Amino acid sequence: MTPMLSRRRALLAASAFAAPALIGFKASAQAINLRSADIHPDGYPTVEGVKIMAKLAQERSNGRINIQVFHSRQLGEEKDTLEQTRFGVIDLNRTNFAGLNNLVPETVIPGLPFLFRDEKHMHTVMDGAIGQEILAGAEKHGLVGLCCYDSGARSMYNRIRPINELADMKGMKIRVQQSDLWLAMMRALGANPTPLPTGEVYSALQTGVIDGAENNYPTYQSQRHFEVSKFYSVTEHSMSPEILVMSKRSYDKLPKDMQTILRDAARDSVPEMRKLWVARSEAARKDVIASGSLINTVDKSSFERAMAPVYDQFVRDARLKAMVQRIRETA
Ligand code: BDP
Repeated sequence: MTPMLSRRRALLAASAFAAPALIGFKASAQAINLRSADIHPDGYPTVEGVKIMAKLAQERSNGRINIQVFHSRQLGEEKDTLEQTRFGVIDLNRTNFAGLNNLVPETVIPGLPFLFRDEKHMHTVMDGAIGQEILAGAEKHGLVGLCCYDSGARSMYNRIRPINELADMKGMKIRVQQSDLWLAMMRALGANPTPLPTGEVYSALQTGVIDGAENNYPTYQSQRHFEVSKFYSVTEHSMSPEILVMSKRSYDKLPKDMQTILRDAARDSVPEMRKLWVARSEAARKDVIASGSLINTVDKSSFERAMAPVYDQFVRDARLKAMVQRIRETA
């Protein structure tokens, strides 16, 4: 490459990240400015998790890496921001695994109904080799999987009546995330699923377009869904975790050492995020009870049986089947 060409390339690469004033500096000293998306409000454990990662990355890069976290849907709903992340318009994105289900086959695995026995089992799996394989699956689709964050267990809530048994699900209009797996899961329960972005759920509940939705306590509380759907029934049907991805386009532009710093910072933010998650879950549960939500337990076995056929539908190839088997065998 001629010196002229390589210089032009360096400038082009730099311009994606640097403030205009910095263009022209030696590439190695260039500031790396990255934008990160999240639909949750400031203070939510996923938002704070990425902020912790940002702080670690900034320290370890001697101030070169600068991640700005755009919370509260400032950059849009998950489906749209994920598209933009694939194309390098947004650099980082924290979403639920569900957002990637239709694109990356591996990502359906952690959302499968009643797969994880409890949080500890989920952590062991997602922190280990299987978690790495699932994260790596995103790379073919323009996304580098950096880490998984907690999302607890998801349960049903609605504005009409408590769900005590499977029969109570019949015909209920339940909002689901925009994923075929999630549509199938609700259909398996006899419900009528409606895919909607998170930001539209509140008004859909309020106007009666839907009867209910399903989520963990922190989302039920922070999206204020408890105000318009007070029956929360503890079905804990899925533990679909959160994923932090980076645009492969943005990632590939960075020098190796900066890539490593980002990967390590993401991984090292996980324990802190988990502590915040535990505290937030308990606080949210107490808060919704104090606000008048009625919480009931459910016999989960009939839910588990009804949802079992979803495995045959979404875990078809041998590799994914083996993965489910390995997860079940994980102590
Ligand atoms: C929350 C996830 C968020 C999803 C949301 C949803 O943290 O990423 O968008 O559920 O169901 O638990 O839309």
